[in-house]
Amino acid sequence: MNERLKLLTGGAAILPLAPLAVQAQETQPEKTTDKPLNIVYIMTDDHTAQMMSAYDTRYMETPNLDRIANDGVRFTNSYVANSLSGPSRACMITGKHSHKNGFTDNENSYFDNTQPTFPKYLQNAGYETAVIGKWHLESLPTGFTHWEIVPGQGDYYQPRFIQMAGDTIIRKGYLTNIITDLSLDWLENQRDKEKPFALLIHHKAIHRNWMPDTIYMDLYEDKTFDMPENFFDNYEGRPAAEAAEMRISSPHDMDIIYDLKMWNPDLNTRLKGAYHSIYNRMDSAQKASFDRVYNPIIEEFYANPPEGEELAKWKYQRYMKDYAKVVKSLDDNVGRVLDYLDEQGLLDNTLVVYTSDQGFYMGEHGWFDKRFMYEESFRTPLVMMLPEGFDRKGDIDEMVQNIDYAPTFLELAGVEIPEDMQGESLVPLLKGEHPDDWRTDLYYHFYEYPAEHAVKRHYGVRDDRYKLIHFYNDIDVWELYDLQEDPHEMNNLYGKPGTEEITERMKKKLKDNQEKYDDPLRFTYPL
Ligand code: SGN
Ligand code: CA
Repeated sequence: MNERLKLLTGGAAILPLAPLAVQAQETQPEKTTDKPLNIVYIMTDDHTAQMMSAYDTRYMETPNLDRIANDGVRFTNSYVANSLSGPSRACMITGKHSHKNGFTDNENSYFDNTQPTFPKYLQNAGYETAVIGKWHLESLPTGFTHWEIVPGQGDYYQPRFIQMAGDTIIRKGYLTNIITDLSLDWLENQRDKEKPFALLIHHKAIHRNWMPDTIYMDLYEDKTFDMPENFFDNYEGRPAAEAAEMRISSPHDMDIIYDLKMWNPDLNTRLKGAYHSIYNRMDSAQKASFDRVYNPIIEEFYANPPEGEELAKWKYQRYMKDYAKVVKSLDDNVGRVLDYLDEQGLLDNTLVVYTSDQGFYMGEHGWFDKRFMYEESFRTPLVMMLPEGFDRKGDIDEMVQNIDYAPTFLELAGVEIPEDMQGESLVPLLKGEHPDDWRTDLYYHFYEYPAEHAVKRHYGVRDDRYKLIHFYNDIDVWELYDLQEDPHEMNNLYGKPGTEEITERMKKKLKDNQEKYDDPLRFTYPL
Protein backbone atom coordinates (compact mmCIF):
# COMPACT_ATOMS: atom_id res chain seq x y z
CA MET A 1 0.00 0.00 0.00
CA ASN A 2 1.46 3.39 -0.84
CA GLU A 3 1.90 6.02 1.88
CA ARG A 4 -0.90 8.19 0.63
CA LEU A 5 -3.45 5.42 0.84
CA LYS A 6 -2.18 4.26 4.16
CA LEU A 7 -2.87 7.73 5.48
CA LEU A 8 -6.31 7.86 3.98
CA THR A 9 -7.29 4.61 5.55
CA GLY A 10 -5.27 4.94 8.72
CA GLY A 11 -3.17 2.03 7.49
CA ALA A 12 -5.99 -0.47 7.15
CA ALA A 13 -6.09 -2.81 4.19
CA ILE A 14 -8.48 -1.63 1.52
CA LEU A 15 -9.69 -2.65 -1.86
CA PRO A 16 -7.77 -1.24 -4.82
CA LEU A 17 -8.70 2.29 -5.75
CA ALA A 18 -10.97 2.87 -8.66
CA PRO A 19 -9.45 4.97 -11.46
CA LEU A 20 -9.09 8.54 -10.33
CA ALA A 21 -10.16 10.23 -13.54
CA VAL A 22 -13.70 11.54 -13.59
CA GLN A 23 -15.48 9.61 -16.26
CA ALA A 24 -17.61 11.66 -18.55
CA GLN A 25 -21.24 11.02 -17.71
CA GLU A 26 -23.18 10.17 -20.81
CA THR A 27 -26.30 11.43 -19.15
CA GLN A 28 -24.81 14.72 -17.97
CA PRO A 29 -27.84 16.92 -17.30
CA GLU A 30 -28.03 20.26 -19.01
CA LYS A 31 -27.89 23.60 -17.30
CA THR A 32 -31.29 25.24 -17.20
CA THR A 33 -30.62 28.73 -15.87
CA ASP A 34 -28.12 31.53 -16.42
CA LYS A 35 -28.10 32.75 -12.84
CA PRO A 36 -26.38 30.07 -10.78
CA LEU A 37 -26.02 30.57 -7.05
CA ASN A 38 -23.02 29.78 -4.88
CA ILE A 39 -23.11 27.06 -2.26
CA VAL A 40 -21.19 26.96 1.01
CA TYR A 41 -21.84 23.61 2.63
CA ILE A 42 -20.43 23.28 6.16
CA MET A 43 -20.59 19.82 7.65
CA THR A 44 -19.27 18.75 11.03
CA ASP A 45 -18.68 15.28 12.34
CA ASP A 46 -20.86 13.95 15.16
CA HIS A 47 -22.41 17.32 16.05
CA THR A 48 -25.77 16.63 17.55
CA ALA A 49 -28.75 18.98 17.85
CA GLN A 50 -28.70 18.72 21.67
CA MET A 51 -25.45 20.72 21.59
CA MET A 52 -26.63 23.53 19.34
CA SER A 53 -28.71 26.25 20.94
CA ALA A 54 -30.82 26.81 17.82
CA TYR A 55 -32.25 23.37 18.65
CA ASP A 56 -31.71 22.89 22.35
CA THR A 57 -30.88 25.50 24.97
CA ARG A 58 -30.16 23.13 27.86
CA TYR A 59 -26.42 22.75 27.47
CA MET A 60 -24.55 25.43 25.56
CA GLU A 61 -24.73 28.52 23.36
CA THR A 62 -23.80 28.39 19.68
CA PRO A 63 -24.38 32.00 18.59
CA ASN A 64 -22.87 31.69 15.12
CA LEU A 65 -24.73 28.54 14.17
CA ASP A 66 -27.86 30.15 15.53
CA ARG A 67 -27.24 33.15 13.28
CA ILE A 68 -27.76 30.85 10.31
CA ALA A 69 -31.03 29.60 11.75
CA ASN A 70 -32.22 33.06 12.81
CA ASP A 71 -31.48 34.73 9.49
CA GLY A 72 -32.60 31.71 7.50
CA VAL A 73 -34.37 28.44 8.12
CA ARG A 74 -34.18 25.63 10.65
CA PHE A 75 -35.26 22.12 9.67
CA THR A 76 -37.03 20.52 12.60
CA ASN A 77 -37.24 17.06 11.05
CA SER A 78 -33.83 16.49 9.50
CA TYR A 79 -32.49 12.92 9.33
CA VAL A 80 -29.68 10.83 7.85
CA ALA A 81 -30.01 7.59 5.90
CA ASN A 82 -27.21 5.71 7.68
CA SER A 83 -25.80 7.19 10.89
CA LEU A 84 -22.06 6.85 10.29
CA SER A 85 -19.48 9.14 8.75
CA GLY A 86 -18.40 7.54 5.44
CA PRO A 87 -21.86 6.23 4.56
CA SER A 88 -23.50 9.51 5.46
CA ARG A 89 -21.04 11.45 3.28
CA ALA A 90 -21.62 9.04 0.40
CA CYS A 91 -25.41 9.49 0.69
CA MET A 92 -24.99 13.24 0.82
CA ILE A 93 -22.72 13.52 -2.19
CA THR A 94 -24.64 11.08 -4.43
CA GLY A 95 -28.22 11.76 -3.33
CA LYS A 96 -28.65 7.99 -2.97
CA HIS A 97 -29.10 5.48 -0.17
CA SER A 98 -26.08 3.35 0.85
CA HIS A 99 -27.13 0.24 -1.08
CA LYS A 100 -27.07 2.34 -4.28
CA ASN A 101 -23.86 4.32 -3.73
CA GLY A 102 -22.06 1.22 -2.43
CA PHE A 103 -20.51 2.79 0.67
CA THR A 104 -22.38 0.94 3.38
CA ASP A 105 -19.92 1.08 6.29
CA ASN A 106 -16.59 2.56 7.34
CA GLU A 107 -14.90 -0.80 7.82
CA ASN A 108 -15.40 -2.66 4.57
CA SER A 109 -16.47 -0.12 1.96
CA TYR A 110 -14.67 2.21 -0.31
CA PHE A 111 -16.34 4.84 -2.42
CA ASP A 112 -16.32 4.17 -6.16
CA ASN A 113 -15.21 7.65 -7.13
CA THR A 114 -16.14 7.19 -10.79
CA GLN A 115 -19.84 7.37 -9.93
CA PRO A 116 -21.84 10.57 -10.44
CA THR A 117 -21.92 13.03 -7.55
CA PHE A 118 -23.30 16.53 -7.17
CA PRO A 119 -19.83 18.19 -7.27
CA LYS A 120 -19.21 16.51 -10.65
CA TYR A 121 -22.50 17.74 -12.03
CA LEU A 122 -21.79 21.24 -10.72
CA GLN A 123 -18.27 21.22 -12.09
CA ASN A 124 -19.53 20.18 -15.50
CA ALA A 125 -22.03 23.03 -15.31
CA GLY A 126 -19.19 25.55 -14.89
CA TYR A 127 -18.84 25.69 -11.11
CA GLU A 128 -15.63 25.99 -9.16
CA THR A 129 -15.88 23.15 -6.66
CA ALA A 130 -13.76 22.54 -3.56
CA VAL A 131 -13.70 20.28 -0.53
CA ILE A 132 -11.51 21.01 2.48
CA GLY A 133 -11.26 18.87 5.61
CA LYS A 134 -12.53 15.40 6.51
CA TRP A 135 -13.36 13.21 3.53
CA HIS A 136 -13.39 9.62 4.84
CA LEU A 137 -14.47 7.92 1.61
CA GLU A 138 -11.24 5.92 1.21
CA SER A 139 -10.88 6.78 -2.50
CA LEU A 140 -9.66 10.28 -3.36
CA PRO A 141 -12.08 13.12 -4.14
CA THR A 142 -13.20 13.51 -7.76
CA GLY A 143 -15.29 16.30 -9.24
CA PHE A 144 -13.42 19.08 -7.44
CA THR A 145 -11.44 21.98 -8.85
CA HIS A 146 -9.57 22.01 -5.56
CA TRP A 147 -9.31 19.71 -2.57
CA GLU A 148 -7.24 19.30 0.55
CA ILE A 149 -8.36 16.54 2.87
CA VAL A 150 -7.32 14.99 6.16
CA PRO A 151 -6.40 11.30 6.14
CA GLY A 152 -8.98 9.03 7.78
CA GLN A 153 -10.41 10.63 10.91
CA GLY A 154 -7.87 13.48 10.93
CA ASP A 155 -5.85 14.89 13.84
CA TYR A 156 -6.93 17.74 16.10
CA TYR A 157 -3.35 18.97 16.60
CA GLN A 158 -0.64 19.38 13.97
CA PRO A 159 -3.01 17.73 11.51
CA ARG A 160 -1.84 15.86 8.42
CA PHE A 161 -3.38 16.90 5.11
CA ILE A 162 -3.35 15.22 1.72
CA GLN A 163 -3.10 17.72 -1.09
CA MET A 164 -4.31 17.43 -4.65
CA ALA A 165 -0.75 17.21 -5.96
CA GLY A 166 -0.32 14.05 -3.91
CA ASP A 167 1.77 15.36 -1.05
CA THR A 168 0.95 14.67 2.57
CA ILE A 169 1.90 17.60 4.74
CA ILE A 170 1.56 18.54 8.38
CA ARG A 171 0.09 21.91 9.27
CA LYS A 172 0.76 23.50 12.62
CA GLY A 173 -2.15 24.38 14.89
CA TYR A 174 -5.68 23.24 15.69
CA LEU A 175 -7.64 21.53 12.95
CA THR A 176 -10.94 23.44 13.15
CA ASN A 177 -9.09 26.74 12.74
CA ILE A 178 -6.90 25.41 9.95
CA ILE A 179 -9.80 24.03 7.89
CA THR A 180 -11.42 27.46 8.11
CA ASP A 181 -8.17 29.26 7.19
CA LEU A 182 -7.78 27.04 4.12
CA SER A 183 -11.43 27.53 3.14
CA LEU A 184 -11.23 31.31 3.40
CA ASP A 185 -7.96 31.32 1.51
CA TRP A 186 -9.56 29.35 -1.31
CA LEU A 187 -12.52 31.72 -1.40
CA GLU A 188 -10.32 34.81 -1.39
CA ASN A 189 -7.22 33.84 -3.35
CA GLN A 190 -7.56 30.63 -5.25
CA ARG A 191 -10.90 30.28 -6.98
CA ASP A 192 -11.80 31.74 -10.33
CA LYS A 193 -14.01 34.63 -9.26
CA GLU A 194 -15.72 34.75 -12.65
CA LYS A 195 -17.41 31.45 -11.91
CA PRO A 196 -20.03 30.38 -9.37
CA PHE A 197 -18.67 28.12 -6.65
CA ALA A 198 -19.57 25.27 -4.36
CA LEU A 199 -17.33 24.98 -1.30
CA LEU A 200 -17.62 22.01 1.04
CA ILE A 201 -16.08 22.75 4.45
CA HIS A 202 -15.87 19.40 6.25
CA HIS A 203 -14.78 19.53 9.88
CA LYS A 204 -13.45 16.70 12.02
CA ALA A 205 -14.96 18.47 15.02
CA ILE A 206 -16.85 17.21 17.07
CA HIS A 207 -15.46 13.70 16.63
CA ARG A 208 -13.98 11.55 19.36
CA ASN A 209 -11.71 12.07 21.33
CA TRP A 210 -12.87 15.71 21.67
CA MET A 211 -9.55 17.57 22.03
CA PRO A 212 -10.19 21.26 22.82
CA ASP A 213 -8.30 24.17 21.30
CA THR A 214 -5.76 25.85 23.61
CA ILE A 215 -7.96 28.93 24.07
CA TYR A 216 -10.84 26.81 25.36
CA MET A 217 -9.09 24.33 27.63
CA ASP A 218 -10.85 25.61 30.75
CA LEU A 219 -14.17 26.62 29.22
CA TYR A 220 -17.18 24.95 30.92
CA GLU A 221 -14.97 23.64 33.73
CA ASP A 222 -17.29 25.34 36.25
CA LYS A 223 -20.45 24.10 34.59
CA THR A 224 -22.52 21.10 35.69
CA PHE A 225 -24.57 19.54 32.92
CA ASP A 226 -27.96 18.05 33.71
CA MET A 227 -28.05 14.35 33.02
CA PRO A 228 -30.71 13.02 30.69
CA GLU A 229 -33.54 11.22 32.49
CA ASN A 230 -32.76 7.90 30.84
CA PHE A 231 -29.03 7.90 31.56
CA PHE A 232 -29.41 4.80 33.74
CA ASP A 233 -31.44 2.92 31.13
CA ASN A 234 -31.83 -0.83 31.83
CA TYR A 235 -32.55 -1.60 28.13
CA GLU A 236 -35.52 -3.79 29.03
CA GLY A 237 -37.23 -5.21 25.95
CA ARG A 238 -34.40 -3.92 23.72
CA PRO A 239 -31.62 -6.54 23.39
CA ALA A 240 -29.85 -4.68 20.55
CA ALA A 241 -29.63 -1.58 22.73
CA GLU A 242 -28.33 -3.69 25.59
CA ALA A 243 -25.62 -5.24 23.38
CA ALA A 244 -24.26 -1.89 22.13
CA GLU A 245 -20.81 -0.91 23.37
CA MET A 246 -21.43 2.81 23.72
CA ARG A 247 -21.91 3.14 27.44
CA ILE A 248 -20.36 6.09 29.20
CA SER A 249 -20.27 3.99 32.39
CA SER A 250 -18.34 1.13 30.78
CA PRO A 251 -14.52 1.19 31.20
CA HIS A 252 -14.26 -0.69 27.91
CA ASP A 253 -16.57 1.53 25.85
CA MET A 254 -15.57 4.94 27.22
CA ASP A 255 -11.88 4.79 28.01
CA ILE A 256 -10.83 6.84 31.01
CA ILE A 257 -7.51 7.74 29.36
CA TYR A 258 -8.35 7.93 25.65
CA ASP A 259 -11.77 9.53 25.88
CA LEU A 260 -11.48 11.48 29.12
CA LYS A 261 -7.74 12.25 29.07
CA MET A 262 -7.00 10.97 32.59
CA TRP A 263 -3.42 9.98 31.85
CA ASN A 264 -1.89 7.52 34.28
CA PRO A 265 1.46 5.89 33.54
CA ASP A 266 0.60 2.98 35.84
CA LEU A 267 -2.80 2.17 34.36
CA ASN A 268 -3.24 0.16 31.20
CA THR A 269 -6.45 0.74 29.31
CA ARG A 270 -7.59 -0.50 25.89
CA LEU A 271 -6.92 2.80 24.13
CA LYS A 272 -4.06 4.18 26.21
CA GLY A 273 -1.52 3.87 23.37
CA ALA A 274 -3.77 5.72 20.95
CA TYR A 275 -4.18 8.53 23.47
CA HIS A 276 -0.44 8.77 23.93
CA SER A 277 -0.03 9.47 20.19
CA ILE A 278 -2.80 12.06 20.22
CA TYR A 279 -1.34 13.87 23.23
CA ASN A 280 2.08 13.86 21.62
CA ARG A 281 0.85 15.62 18.51
CA MET A 282 0.68 18.77 20.64
CA ASP A 283 3.79 20.95 20.70
CA SER A 284 5.24 22.12 24.02
CA ALA A 285 3.14 25.31 24.21
CA GLN A 286 -0.05 23.40 23.41
CA LYS A 287 0.83 20.73 25.97
CA ALA A 288 1.48 23.41 28.58
CA SER A 289 -1.93 24.91 27.96
CA PHE A 290 -3.55 21.46 28.15
CA ASP A 291 -1.60 20.35 31.23
CA ARG A 292 -2.43 23.53 33.13
CA VAL A 293 -6.11 22.64 33.08
CA TYR A 294 -6.09 18.84 32.91
CA ASN A 295 -3.26 17.94 35.31
CA PRO A 296 -5.10 19.13 38.45
CA ILE A 297 -8.20 17.23 37.31
CA ILE A 298 -6.13 14.09 36.73
CA GLU A 299 -4.49 14.41 40.14
CA GLU A 300 -7.79 14.89 41.91
CA PHE A 301 -9.38 11.99 40.02
CA TYR A 302 -6.74 9.44 40.97
CA ALA A 303 -6.41 10.79 44.52
CA ASN A 304 -10.15 10.39 45.19
CA PRO A 305 -11.45 8.04 42.51
CA PRO A 306 -15.25 7.96 42.31
CA GLU A 307 -16.87 4.53 41.98
CA GLY A 308 -20.03 2.94 40.64
CA GLU A 309 -22.79 5.40 39.79
CA GLU A 310 -20.65 8.29 40.98
CA LEU A 311 -17.96 7.34 38.47
CA ALA A 312 -20.55 7.18 35.67
CA LYS A 313 -21.79 10.64 36.62
CA TRP A 314 -18.25 11.97 36.78
CA LYS A 315 -17.47 10.53 33.33
CA TYR A 316 -20.62 12.11 31.93
CA GLN A 317 -19.56 15.56 33.16
CA ARG A 318 -16.06 15.21 31.70
CA TYR A 319 -17.46 14.03 28.37
CA MET A 320 -19.94 16.90 28.15
CA LYS A 321 -17.28 19.49 28.97
CA ASP A 322 -14.79 18.27 26.38
CA TYR A 323 -17.46 17.91 23.70
CA ALA A 324 -18.81 21.40 24.40
CA LYS A 325 -15.32 22.95 24.23
CA VAL A 326 -14.82 21.48 20.76
CA VAL A 327 -18.26 22.74 19.64
CA LYS A 328 -17.32 26.22 20.83
CA SER A 329 -14.29 26.39 18.49
CA LEU A 330 -16.43 25.13 15.67
CA ASP A 331 -19.04 27.78 16.32
CA ASP A 332 -16.39 30.52 16.27
CA ASN A 333 -15.04 29.24 12.99
CA VAL A 334 -18.46 29.11 11.35
CA GLY A 335 -18.77 32.74 12.45
CA ARG A 336 -15.56 33.57 10.59
CA VAL A 337 -16.98 32.10 7.38
CA LEU A 338 -20.28 33.98 7.78
CA ASP A 339 -18.40 37.24 8.42
CA TYR A 340 -16.27 36.75 5.34
CA LEU A 341 -19.28 36.04 3.11
CA ASP A 342 -21.06 39.05 4.58
CA GLU A 343 -18.08 41.40 4.13
CA GLN A 344 -17.63 40.27 0.55
CA GLY A 345 -21.28 40.82 -0.25
CA LEU A 346 -21.63 37.16 -1.12
CA LEU A 347 -24.59 36.30 1.10
CA ASP A 348 -27.09 37.66 -1.42
CA ASN A 349 -26.30 34.96 -3.94
CA THR A 350 -25.00 32.16 -1.73
CA LEU A 351 -26.81 29.32 -0.01
CA VAL A 352 -25.09 28.57 3.32
CA VAL A 353 -25.82 25.15 4.78
CA TYR A 354 -24.81 23.90 8.20
CA THR A 355 -25.29 20.24 9.09
CA SER A 356 -23.50 17.23 10.59
CA ASP A 357 -22.83 13.74 9.24
CA GLN A 358 -25.23 12.49 11.94
CA GLY A 359 -26.41 13.14 15.48
CA PHE A 360 -24.90 11.75 18.68
CA TYR A 361 -25.85 10.59 22.17
CA MET A 362 -25.13 13.00 24.98
CA GLY A 363 -25.81 10.47 27.72
CA GLU A 364 -29.28 9.46 26.52
CA HIS A 365 -29.67 5.71 27.22
CA GLY A 366 -26.32 6.05 29.04
CA TRP A 367 -24.52 6.39 25.69
CA PHE A 368 -22.08 8.30 23.53
CA ASP A 369 -21.59 7.60 19.76
CA LYS A 370 -24.37 7.16 17.16
CA ARG A 371 -25.32 4.38 14.66
CA PHE A 372 -28.83 3.60 15.97
CA MET A 373 -32.04 4.64 14.27
CA TYR A 374 -33.17 6.09 17.59
CA GLU A 375 -33.87 9.80 17.37
CA GLU A 376 -30.67 11.29 18.82
CA SER A 377 -28.45 9.75 16.13
CA PHE A 378 -30.97 9.39 13.29
CA ARG A 379 -31.56 13.14 13.40
CA THR A 380 -28.95 15.64 12.30
CA PRO A 381 -28.96 19.44 12.67
CA LEU A 382 -29.78 21.30 9.45
CA VAL A 383 -29.97 25.08 9.14
CA MET A 384 -29.60 27.21 6.04
CA MET A 385 -29.10 30.86 5.17
CA LEU A 386 -30.93 31.51 1.93
CA PRO A 387 -29.91 33.66 -1.02
CA GLU A 388 -31.98 36.59 -2.22
CA GLY A 389 -35.29 35.59 -3.72
CA PHE A 390 -35.94 32.88 -1.13
CA ASP A 391 -38.04 34.59 1.49
CA ARG A 392 -38.68 31.58 3.65
CA LYS A 393 -37.78 32.16 7.31
CA GLY A 394 -38.17 30.12 10.48
CA ASP A 395 -38.93 26.43 10.77
CA ILE A 396 -39.40 23.90 8.02
CA ASP A 397 -41.16 20.89 9.51
CA GLU A 398 -41.29 18.54 6.55
CA MET A 399 -39.25 15.32 6.85
CA VAL A 400 -35.95 15.71 5.06
CA GLN A 401 -32.95 13.43 4.74
CA ASN A 402 -29.30 13.86 3.73
CA ILE A 403 -30.01 12.25 0.32
CA ASP A 404 -31.95 15.46 -0.41
CA TYR A 405 -28.94 17.80 -0.44
CA ALA A 406 -27.53 16.73 -3.82
CA PRO A 407 -30.77 17.30 -5.78
CA THR A 408 -31.29 20.58 -3.90
CA PHE A 409 -27.89 21.90 -4.95
CA LEU A 410 -28.43 20.83 -8.55
CA GLU A 411 -31.79 22.55 -8.76
CA LEU A 412 -30.37 25.73 -7.23
CA ALA A 413 -27.57 25.66 -9.79
CA GLY A 414 -30.04 25.21 -12.59
CA VAL A 415 -28.87 21.69 -13.34
CA GLU A 416 -31.45 19.05 -14.17
CA ILE A 417 -31.77 16.43 -11.41
CA PRO A 418 -30.83 12.96 -12.70
CA GLU A 419 -33.62 10.42 -12.39
CA ASP A 420 -31.57 7.94 -10.41
CA MET A 421 -30.99 10.37 -7.53
CA GLN A 422 -33.21 9.14 -4.71
CA GLY A 423 -33.46 12.31 -2.65
CA GLU A 424 -35.96 15.12 -3.15
CA SER A 425 -34.95 18.68 -3.91
CA LEU A 426 -35.67 20.93 -0.94
CA VAL A 427 -36.08 23.97 -3.18
CA PRO A 428 -39.91 24.00 -2.98
CA LEU A 429 -39.60 24.03 0.84
CA LEU A 430 -37.07 26.86 0.68
CA LYS A 431 -39.57 28.82 -1.38
CA GLY A 432 -42.20 28.38 1.31
CA GLU A 433 -44.25 25.74 -0.44
CA HIS A 434 -45.76 22.71 1.32
CA PRO A 435 -46.06 20.16 -1.48
CA ASP A 436 -49.03 17.80 -0.94
CA ASP A 437 -47.01 14.85 -2.10
CA TRP A 438 -44.00 15.44 0.19
CA ARG A 439 -42.71 12.22 1.79
CA THR A 440 -44.56 11.14 4.93
CA ASP A 441 -42.02 8.57 6.09
CA LEU A 442 -38.27 7.96 6.08
CA TYR A 443 -36.18 4.90 5.35
CA TYR A 444 -33.01 4.03 7.28
CA HIS A 445 -30.43 1.25 7.00
CA PHE A 446 -27.32 0.75 9.18
CA TYR A 447 -24.77 -1.95 8.23
CA GLU A 448 -21.58 -1.63 10.26
CA TYR A 449 -21.44 -4.74 12.43
CA PRO A 450 -19.31 -6.28 13.86
CA ALA A 451 -17.38 -3.13 14.68
CA GLU A 452 -16.37 -0.72 17.42
CA HIS A 453 -19.47 0.11 19.52
CA ALA A 454 -21.20 -3.12 18.41
CA VAL A 455 -24.51 -1.80 17.14
CA LYS A 456 -26.39 -4.57 15.32
CA ARG A 457 -27.34 -4.12 11.69
CA HIS A 458 -30.80 -2.73 11.28
CA TYR A 459 -33.22 -1.03 8.96
CA GLY A 460 -36.51 0.68 9.60
CA VAL A 461 -39.12 3.25 8.80
CA ARG A 462 -40.33 6.32 10.69
CA ASP A 463 -43.46 8.34 10.08
CA ASP A 464 -44.67 11.39 11.98
CA ARG A 465 -45.68 9.24 14.95
CA TYR A 466 -44.33 5.70 14.85
CA LYS A 467 -41.02 3.99 14.20
CA LEU A 468 -40.52 0.36 13.24
CA ILE A 469 -37.01 -1.17 13.31
CA HIS A 470 -35.73 -4.63 12.43
CA PHE A 471 -32.34 -5.67 13.85
CA TYR A 472 -30.95 -8.51 11.72
CA ASN A 473 -27.83 -10.52 10.84
CA ASP A 474 -26.89 -12.34 14.08
CA ILE A 475 -30.11 -11.24 15.80
CA ASP A 476 -33.74 -11.10 14.76
CA VAL A 477 -35.47 -8.44 16.81
CA TRP A 478 -38.22 -5.99 15.95
CA GLU A 479 -38.92 -2.74 17.75
CA LEU A 480 -41.92 -0.45 17.52
CA TYR A 481 -42.14 2.97 19.16
CA ASP A 482 -44.92 5.48 19.58
CA LEU A 483 -42.85 8.67 19.44
CA GLN A 484 -45.73 10.80 20.65
CA GLU A 485 -46.19 8.79 23.86
CA ASP A 486 -42.59 7.69 24.23
CA PRO A 487 -40.23 10.25 22.65
CA HIS A 488 -37.16 8.73 24.29
CA GLU A 489 -37.86 5.27 22.83
CA MET A 490 -37.81 3.32 26.08
CA ASN A 491 -40.90 1.19 25.56
CA ASN A 492 -40.69 -1.32 22.73
CA LEU A 493 -44.29 -1.98 21.72
CA TYR A 494 -43.55 -4.66 19.16
CA GLY A 495 -45.64 -7.77 19.78
CA LYS A 496 -47.67 -6.12 22.54
CA PRO A 497 -51.45 -6.68 22.43
CA GLY A 498 -53.28 -3.82 20.74
CA THR A 499 -50.42 -2.87 18.42
CA GLU A 500 -51.24 -5.35 15.63
CA GLU A 501 -52.86 -2.81 13.36
CA ILE A 502 -50.09 -0.21 13.76
CA THR A 503 -47.45 -2.88 13.22
CA GLU A 504 -49.13 -4.02 10.03
CA ARG A 505 -49.40 -0.44 8.79
CA MET A 506 -45.73 0.29 9.56
CA LYS A 507 -44.61 -2.97 7.91
CA LYS A 508 -46.48 -1.91 4.80
CA LYS A 509 -44.65 1.44 4.88
CA LEU A 510 -41.34 -0.35 5.37
CA LYS A 511 -42.03 -2.61 2.40
CA ASP A 512 -43.08 0.36 0.25
CA ASN A 513 -39.88 2.21 1.10
CA GLN A 514 -37.70 -0.81 0.42
CA GLU A 515 -39.35 -1.18 -2.96
CA LYS A 516 -39.22 2.52 -3.74
CA TYR A 517 -35.51 2.74 -2.94
CA ASP A 518 -34.84 -0.75 -4.32
CA ASP A 519 -33.00 -2.08 -1.25
CA PRO A 520 -32.00 -5.68 -2.06
CA LEU A 521 -32.31 -6.62 1.61
CA ARG A 522 -36.04 -6.97 1.03
CA PHE A 523 -35.34 -10.28 -0.72
CA THR A 524 -33.46 -11.62 2.33
CA TYR A 525 -36.13 -10.51 4.79
CA PRO A 526 -39.35 -10.39 2.79
CA LEU A 527 -42.22 -8.58 4.45
C1 SGN B 1 -13.75 5.64 15.08
C2 SGN B 1 -14.06 6.07 16.50
C3 SGN B 1 -15.40 5.54 16.92
C4 SGN B 1 -16.44 6.02 15.94
C5 SGN B 1 -16.04 5.58 14.54
C6 SGN B 1 -16.97 6.05 13.46
N1 SGN B 1 -13.02 5.66 17.37
O1 SGN B 1 -13.63 4.26 15.03
O2 SGN B 1 -15.70 6.02 18.21
O3 SGN B 1 -17.70 5.49 16.23
O4 SGN B 1 -14.76 6.11 14.23
O5 SGN B 1 -17.11 7.44 13.52
S1 SGN B 1 -11.70 6.58 17.39
O6 SGN B 1 -10.86 6.00 18.41
O7 SGN B 1 -11.05 6.55 16.09
O8 SGN B 1 -12.09 7.93 17.71
S2 SGN B 1 -17.43 8.20 12.21
O9 SGN B 1 -18.00 9.49 12.59
O10 SGN B 1 -16.20 8.39 11.49
O11 SGN B 1 -18.38 7.39 11.49
CA1 CA C 1 -19.55 11.12 12.24
